[in-house]
Amino acid sequence: MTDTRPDRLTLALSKGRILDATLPLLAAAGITPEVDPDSSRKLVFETNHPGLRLLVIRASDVPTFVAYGAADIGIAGKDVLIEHGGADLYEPLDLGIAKCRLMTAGLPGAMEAASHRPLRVATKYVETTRAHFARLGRQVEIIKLYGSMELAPIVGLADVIVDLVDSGNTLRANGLEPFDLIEQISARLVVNKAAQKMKHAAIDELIDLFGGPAAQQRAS
Ligand code: PRT
Ligand code: MG
Repeated sequence: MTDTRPDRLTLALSKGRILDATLPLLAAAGITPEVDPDSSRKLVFETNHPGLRLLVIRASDVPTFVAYGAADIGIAGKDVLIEHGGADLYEPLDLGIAKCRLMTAGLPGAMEAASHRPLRVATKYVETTRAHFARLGRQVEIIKLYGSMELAPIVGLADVIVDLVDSGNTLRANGLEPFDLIEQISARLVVNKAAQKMKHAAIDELIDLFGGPAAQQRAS
């Protein structure tokens, strides 16, 4: 379903935080979806810009859609991109939105309590977590979860979690504390490598729309 016309772009967004933060950027660039993606069940949205349509998909699926060319460009969190690997995508722009930190966290003293055995880590970021602890030379047993990571230390499923932290309120509300920073996270624009060659004029125009001084300000 790839649209090979050089002036037609498909942009993949994820429902939730990234969509909420992206719609104002599109609006500021004069681009509005035909219907409100927040309240619609549609998955494909035409916009008032005849050259641009939007896909609204799951956050962790954005790199896949873009890597295979089902979308020419996408907006995804750096957390999702690191976990995906990202070598098959261009990442030309830090949008400076949906900022947070990827961290280890747990009950106070959890790291010390597990210092003589492999650390049990619950996370949805399995590859990122493996790489992080390999760099530290720390043996880990990784438990893959799909959500509510904060619960794992409380019920003894894991010693620590690797998860996103913004205000820290979710950790605090569950009696957990942040330990180590793994990565600063923000949403990035990613581009399919073939599309960058075949549709470069339209893509560069969109990068310019998103990447003005306001984006540099947000990203700094
Ligand atoms: O639905 P699916 O499981 O695919 O994805 P999702 O529900 O994680 O998507 P969504 O809409 O939450 O958006 C995820 C993207 O937003 C992430 O990939 C990040 O790039 C970005 N982002 C930015 C965040 C946060 N900030 C964030 N704080 N994603 C999640 N959180 C969660 C965090 O996991 C924790 O549960 O918010 C909680 C912590 O917030 P504080 O403020 O209490 O610290
Ligand atoms: Mg969700």
